[in-house]
Amino acid sequence: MTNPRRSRHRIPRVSDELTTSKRRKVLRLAGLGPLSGLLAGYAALTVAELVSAGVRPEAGPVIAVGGAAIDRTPPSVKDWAIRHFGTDDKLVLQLGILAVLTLLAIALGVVAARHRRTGAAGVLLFGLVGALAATGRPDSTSAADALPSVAGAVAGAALLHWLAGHLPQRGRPATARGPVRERDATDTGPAARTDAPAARADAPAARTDAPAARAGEGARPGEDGLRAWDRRGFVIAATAAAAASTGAGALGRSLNAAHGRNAVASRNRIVLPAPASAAAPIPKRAALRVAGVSPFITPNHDFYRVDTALVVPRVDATSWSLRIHGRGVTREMTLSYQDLLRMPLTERDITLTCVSNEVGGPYAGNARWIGVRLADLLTECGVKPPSKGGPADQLVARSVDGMTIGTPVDDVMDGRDALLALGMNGEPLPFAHGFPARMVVPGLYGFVSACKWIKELELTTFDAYDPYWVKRNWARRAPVKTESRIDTPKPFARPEPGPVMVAGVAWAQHRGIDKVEVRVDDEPWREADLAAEDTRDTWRQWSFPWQATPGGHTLTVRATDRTGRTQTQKRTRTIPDGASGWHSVVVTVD
Ligand SMILES: Nc1nc2c(c(=O)[nH]1)N[C@H]1C(S)=C(S)[C@@H](COP(=O)(O)O)O[C@H]1N2
Ligand SMILES: [Mo]
Repeated sequence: MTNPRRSRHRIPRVSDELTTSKRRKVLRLAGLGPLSGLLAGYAALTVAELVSAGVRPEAGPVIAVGGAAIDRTPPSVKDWAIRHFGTDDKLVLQLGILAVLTLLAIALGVVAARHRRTGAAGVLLFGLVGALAATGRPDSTSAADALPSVAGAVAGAALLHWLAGHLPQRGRPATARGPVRERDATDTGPAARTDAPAARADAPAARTDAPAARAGEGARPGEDGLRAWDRRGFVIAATAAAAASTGAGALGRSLNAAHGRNAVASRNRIVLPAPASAAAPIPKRAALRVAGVSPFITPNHDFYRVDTALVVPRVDATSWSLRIHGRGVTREMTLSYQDLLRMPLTERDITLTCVSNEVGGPYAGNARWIGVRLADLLTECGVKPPSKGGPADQLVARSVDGMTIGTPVDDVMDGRDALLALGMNGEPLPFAHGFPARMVVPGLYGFVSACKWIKELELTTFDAYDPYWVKRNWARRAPVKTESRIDTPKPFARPEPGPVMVAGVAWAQHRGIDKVEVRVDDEPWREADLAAEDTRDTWRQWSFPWQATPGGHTLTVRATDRTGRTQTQKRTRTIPDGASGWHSVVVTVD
């Protein structure tokens, strides 16, 4: 049997034995380029993980690139992601990054099968991207943050270069060209290209069939004079590379976990002292006995979480400190966790809400916080609020993960219970909620008040500095809007006709809720029963007994705060200073 393509390209070693079974082998070999790419990518990520354990876990390329992506995400996309994935948005982002990396690795593997230097250079290029992302993070303090990406890329590039140099199908037949040097730059003519598949086609066939091919004995030189492996050789090399990568990754993960364990241990050792100023007991009638309504106190594990951190910072309280400085600070302070524990602690119930919460959304929670009153701390530092002639009107909190959050100094010092919180619902702050210390300011959305993992407080002005969210077009000042939510029945529920309890929560932190009204379809508004108020800084449960009649109904709720203002019907988006509008639920009674 003759192959016309062969003769056309005058390949000397015309394969007259290219049978169907050999063609199948050729097909099987075609996957080796992409596989090499995947192995190189895997090696790069696992080596990066290992090296990040010696630097800091956040310096790893996926976390660094993911963090950079979050910071550059337009608010509309961020809102969309929060709406669709909720707190899983970060998982989705990381999976997205891994998917893109997988495709890139495959592509680089395909390239490397032809031009191994180009493929390897591609891996290095992506390492550079990771290194730039890592050193460009706001929490990056040293150029060492580039190391995980650089080391990973070098390992990945080397592996790809090595594997590609031994790919069984790429060695031109030794008899045709002999051992040749790398031809990345020159071997690109159309003729060279078109003859390649044919040349390749016979090569593996010859090799895998030859008894001598076993144990490397008969492998023929590939490009660079490298000995090309047979399939088995490749499988062995690939398995070894994958195993080594897995080992590096596992070691890296366990070392990173060990770092975290110090933080966990430091948290476990903490015993929060009794507060000097305890919260008043929660009135019994603050919590309604209605199934489906949000519990008055949100358990920590159910408390919403909104932040930009891809890895929850695990701060070791024993080495942590908080620095207070800036305009109008006459006594700068650097406080350790122990220093804070020795101060008089204040315990308060405060409802926290996120500006990204849609009308009816889940990003609100109520907890019992314990901590140091911020006003006391600032006063000790010599700070005066602007209303008393102080030069700083903005308090900028900085976190260990580089977040910046700006709060009006007047709000913090106007007598409200603005806390530097250390504890939440009877335990030290959970890591996800800001251990060792965070701010909580009644009446302000979290993005302008509730910095977690705080490490620095700087007094400055709104004119002089725009914190993180303000740079992204969110408002400078954002008091919480009066809102109410129907928790039960759920949207599209199908209750039976007769008595149905409609219930939910309403909040207007630091003003207090005075009235909640419910409207069924277009009927007049009717007052709901309000549960007892804990404090004006907490949300308030409400309920409304409804005689449900068959058919479809729309239930709508609105609240009135203690300033006498009724929640506006006007729907606004969350950006720049919080969503407004009435929450409605559609149900079908049958
Ligand atoms: N370090 C840091 N603190 C942060 C944020 C953040 O992204 N990073 N997000 C803020 C926002 S937008 C809100 S609503 C609250 C949420 O606090 P939680 O996650 O404990 O509910 O934290 C605030 N503090
Ligand atoms: Mo938020």
